[in-house]
Formats: sequence, structure tokens, C-alpha cells
Amino acid sequence: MLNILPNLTTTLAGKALQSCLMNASGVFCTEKDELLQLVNASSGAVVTKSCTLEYRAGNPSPRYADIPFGSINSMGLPNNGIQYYLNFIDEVEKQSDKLVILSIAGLSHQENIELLKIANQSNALQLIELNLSCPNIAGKPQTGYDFVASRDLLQKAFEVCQKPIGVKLPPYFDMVHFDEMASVLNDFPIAYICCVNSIGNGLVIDKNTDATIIKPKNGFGGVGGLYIKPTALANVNKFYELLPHVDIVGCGGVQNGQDAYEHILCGASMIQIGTTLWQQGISCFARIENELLQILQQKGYTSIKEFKGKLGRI
Ligand code: IRO
Repeated sequence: MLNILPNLTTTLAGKALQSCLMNASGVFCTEKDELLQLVNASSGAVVTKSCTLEYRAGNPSPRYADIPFGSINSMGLPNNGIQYYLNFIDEVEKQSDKLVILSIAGLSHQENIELLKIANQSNALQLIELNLSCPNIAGKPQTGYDFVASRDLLQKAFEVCQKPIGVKLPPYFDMVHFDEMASVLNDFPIAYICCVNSIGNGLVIDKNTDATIIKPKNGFGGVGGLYIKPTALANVNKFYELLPHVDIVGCGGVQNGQDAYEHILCGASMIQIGTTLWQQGISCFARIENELLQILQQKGYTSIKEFKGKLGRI
């Protein structure tokens, strides 16, 4: 019998990629040396840290902590400003064909529109991830939880920017909210959606001190890792049903090949790795890739499209 070796190739927003694994925005992608390592890693694409118009130092430390089944962070959008990332994307385009996505997270709608206008001028930039879900800026709600504001922002975004735009969504927890957000997204030519950002405003206590484990926002921060896998899978799967023509990037709780496999079963075309990349470093891509390939081989699949979205129901 002919035994065809499986591969993990995929497409995202019409672009063919060698692997369906990549980093999640925010992890190991703020500085140029980190981004360069990601460009050279065994991953299908790279996304930058979400950026603003100007450099931001972010929130005071400690602002990230590993916790038993994941992580909590309140980084506060530390980044080097949009031009730093556009310059990096220019440089990479000359040496590599790895797709580098620019993540944008303005502190206001006006800032997002300015950022999109600047991004639109870049020749090398191919794809934008508009972050509608940063949970860690004191006094700023997550745009993705305000459906009217999300529509308004997307309306303006597609007026000022002709480049493909994907959106990073917060996790939703109510069927009505999935429907409402889907009906907003359905009205725009969204390149992809990424589900999910961290679950906002968790609280973790240090048992030795009886105090919060991180400092900003009185200890409240976004929760990532295994804690959020069921929520991430539910969001991927619900939006796969509601937005059948939009590519979905799954993000949340991917520690191994089985977790990645489950995201694809739920409908993901691409998988982002956040907490595991933070905890284990860049070698996690090759390990998870091998584990996922082994699962495909065991199940007799040769490509991810053969089982994407084929979640069984009982
Ligand atoms: O605090 C952050 O920088 C941060 C962002 I912009 C985000 O989108 N998600 C997150 O967990 N942290």
C-alpha cells in the first residue's frame, strides 16, 4: 500500500503556508531578535506583538506569571511602536518568504485608524491582525465586547486600509454574543478571525504571601494556557459554524499535538501558541509539529484539510 507522508501545510487568508503552527501575538515577538528567531523557527508564520503609534513601556512588573495550568499576564501593551515592526517586516521580506503579520492595538479607535493608515502604506506588509481584545489597559474596555463599537471600528478600518485584515477576538461565553459578533463580522471582508485572546481579568493568589501574583490592575490579568482550552475550542467551533467562509486561527491551551489536532477538528486552519511558547521556548514548534504529524499518520490523514471542522457530536 502506498504510504503518503502527512504534511501540515495550510492556507491563511489565501496565502499558502508550510505549517499550521505559529506564535500567538504577545509572546516572544516584541524585540527584533525574538522576531528573527521566530522567522527562522519551524512555524508557518509569525505575528508581531500588538503595536501602538509610539513605544510603550507597558505596566509595572511583575506583570506575567506561570501558574499551575497556564499563565496570567497584565503586560499593558509594551511595544516598540508601529514603525519598528514595519521596518522589521521590510527587512524580512528581502531575506525570507515567511509571512510576518503585523498586530495592531491602538488605545482608541482614532489610534487604530491612524495605525491602519500607516500600515496601508507599507509595501512589504501582507496581512494585519487587528486586536479587538486587549484586556489589560486600565480604564479601556475590550472593543470585542462592544458590538456597536466593533462595527464602527471595522467600518472605518476597511475604509482606510486596503490590505487584508484579520481580527483577534476575546473569548465569548454566551450563544447570543457569538451570534451578535458573527453578524458584525459577516458584514466585512475579514481575512481571518483568531479565537481567542486571554480570558480577561482573572485573579491568582500567591499562597506564601496571600497577595496577588502580579502587580498591575490590583492583580487582575488575562489568563492563558490549559485553563482556557475548552473556551478556545468552543469559540473556534462556534465561529466555524457561524462564519463558514472565514479562516479561523485557533489560540488557547495548545501544549501538544493532540491540542492542536482538536483545534483543527473544531475548524481552525492555523494554530497559535502562546503560553507554551513562553514557558518552553522556540523548540516547542518542532515538538508539537512532530506530535501532530504522528497523530495524522496514526489516523491515516495526509493533510489537515481532511479533518478540519469534522468534529463528531454525540
Ligand atoms: O497586556 C498585554 O499586552 C496583552 C495584550 I495587548 C493582549 O491582547 N492580550 C493579553 O493577554 N495581554
